[in-house]
Amino acid sequence: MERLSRAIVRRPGPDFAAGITTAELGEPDLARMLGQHAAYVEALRAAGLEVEVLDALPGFPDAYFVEDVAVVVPELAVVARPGATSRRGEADEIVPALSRHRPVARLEQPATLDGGDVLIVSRTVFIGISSRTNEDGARQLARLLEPHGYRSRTVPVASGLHLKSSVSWIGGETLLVSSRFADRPELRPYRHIVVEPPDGAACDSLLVNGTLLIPAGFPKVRRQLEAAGLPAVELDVSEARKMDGGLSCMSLRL
Ligand code: CIR
Repeated sequence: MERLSRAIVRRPGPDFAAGITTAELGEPDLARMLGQHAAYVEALRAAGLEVEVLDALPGFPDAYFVEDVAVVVPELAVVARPGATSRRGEADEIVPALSRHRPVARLEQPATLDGGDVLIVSRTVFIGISSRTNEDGARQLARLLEPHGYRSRTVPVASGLHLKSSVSWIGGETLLVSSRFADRPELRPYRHIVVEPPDGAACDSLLVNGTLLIPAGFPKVRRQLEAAGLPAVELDVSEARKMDGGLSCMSLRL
């Protein structure tokens, strides 16, 4: 994969706790959220990225999960059509930031797709079919990426919010995979590091220019990674996790 040079993030707003969530991890705290978000931005900078921090988007409490509103490859950015109606308006708001760096294409009705369902491994694009992403979304995205040499495959997401809630690419031919996805035939060609319950949330990890970021609180997974020769840096994302989010969802990497 090409070296990444830039990330786009959005500051969480004072209404962030009004976002959609199914997690039962307690009451989210704004001050802690903002502190963790700032540390996240610093970690991206430490990994060599220039980070553009967009302002919070009033009325869109989930908008800091910017990964869901676009899919970015070196050749273009595809603005998504989020599956949750409360999030749909976030898509227009990301266009100015993306169009400074990429030609922009857009998914159209009846497509729905959240970027959290799109896992890119080299030139292969896995698209999770989930409660947020439908077959039209997968088809339209595949059609836009295909001329640039990407082949797409769909993967059913029977548990968890998004595909990348359960599967991350962590370098080379290796995936960090929740045991619930370990048998998926689409993912079989890759080496798996399998995460067993109750550590599934650790699968939402993020590789940035050789730095592997993992959520704090999963010492067993950290040891598994170390044993596989993949040392990881932990980041506390407890407040995003309370909102069903994690490390990859809070940035678009370019
Ligand atoms: C949502 O339900 O849409 C947000 N509360 C969480 C989105 C997390 N995004 C991601 O995993 N890519």
